[in-house]
Amino acid sequence: MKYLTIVVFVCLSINWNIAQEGYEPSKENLEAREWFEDARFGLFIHWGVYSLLGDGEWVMNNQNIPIEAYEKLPTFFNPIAYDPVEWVKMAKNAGMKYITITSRHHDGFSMYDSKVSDYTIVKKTPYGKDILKSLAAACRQEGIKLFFYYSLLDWHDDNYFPRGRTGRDIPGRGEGNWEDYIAFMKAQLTELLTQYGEIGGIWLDGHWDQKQWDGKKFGKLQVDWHYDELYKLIHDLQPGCLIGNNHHIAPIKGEDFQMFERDLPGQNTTGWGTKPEEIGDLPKEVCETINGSWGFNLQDRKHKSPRELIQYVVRAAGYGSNLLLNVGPMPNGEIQIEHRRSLEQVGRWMSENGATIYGTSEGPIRPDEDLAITRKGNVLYLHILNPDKDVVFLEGFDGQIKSIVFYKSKNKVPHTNTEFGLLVKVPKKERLPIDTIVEIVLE
Ligand code: FHN
Repeated sequence: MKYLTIVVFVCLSINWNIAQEGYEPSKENLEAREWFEDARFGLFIHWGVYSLLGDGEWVMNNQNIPIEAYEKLPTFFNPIAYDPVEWVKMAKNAGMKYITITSRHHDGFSMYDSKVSDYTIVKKTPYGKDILKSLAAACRQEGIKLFFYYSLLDWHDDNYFPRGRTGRDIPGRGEGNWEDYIAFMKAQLTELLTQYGEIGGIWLDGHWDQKQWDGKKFGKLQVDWHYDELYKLIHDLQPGCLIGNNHHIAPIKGEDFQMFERDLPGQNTTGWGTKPEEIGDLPKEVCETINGSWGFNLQDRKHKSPRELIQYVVRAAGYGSNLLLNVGPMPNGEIQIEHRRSLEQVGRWMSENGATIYGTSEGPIRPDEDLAITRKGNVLYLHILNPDKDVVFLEGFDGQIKSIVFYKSKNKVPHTNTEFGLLVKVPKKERLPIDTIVEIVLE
């Protein structure tokens, strides 16, 4: 009997991925998911006091900055050039439909007016204002949805204990109580969902910090994240609020979309990507940086070209996924000129070709280096991403074609239906450097 009790206890105690069991999304939530899937393109913003050091959002961990020293950063964080309306307009002109911003990252600093923390932009910086409040107002004004990124892991709060795999060598960290930390997160999530109007979603991150690591692979979780309670709380406060968790595993009950970091769904170039068998049928979102960093990094010159960015949007859409493209604003609140310029160009392309992206679903053939296909009802959009291709073969394609034209010129596309698939010819004069779109209307 005693043995049985121990076994049952062990099973229960390690079953910590179990979340909002019995969760059935509300009508509002299902509508929000539909909206989300149609939106296809959003802006990710990583902004915090770390931007002052110009070395990314992990600088506290990477340089092992003592708590006491890091706490000096807020005292000179004064983003006088922060103009939320300008940010939102920039996103909107780029063709983005929503913004996801860091409300609190791993450094534990709340970028909003949190009453349950002393470590906030309002209480600790000369700026003294809640940046989320003005951003929420700007989003409302411009018809853009607002999502909040919220870090589960915290390098500053003593109650984030046991410590995770990261931030272990940051001097000055104390030991506290895990259940108090969970209560704190609940209080902050309540604030985030009651102080800023309707929120599109909560984007959780840091789950993996509490997984055991043997130097090669992740093991079990060492804590209970209480997802059952966190997810229920979020859905009770705002049933339409979508929950995503960047845990890099299959979706957990209670989540409303699945995210893929720096990899298209099913790919695993990063090493932490979700395995193909872990892809569920929730709406999908891929996140990627506009250069090489999430938070502002002064030395990062790996700016992606507008062509790369547009092709990433297209490929993501070909996988039936949104792209959440990140910028890391500078400490003064401005977004780098290189990034603003690229986004303008992406926006021009989206305004001409957005109909082949928004409101589409994944095409019948998986995207690759050269092409991607999106679908809207009986229309397929074949995106040819390699301008050197004079012929494209869609293996296995057996749809009955009603019409087939180049999207831009509306000229007819020379093609042949073979017993193995569809052969499409792409004359030089029709080829475009970024994306030659062929519109195929099926019977
Ligand atoms: O550690 C974070 C990182 O700083 C950034 O926020 C990204 C965004 O997807 N997520 C984590 C790494 O998985």
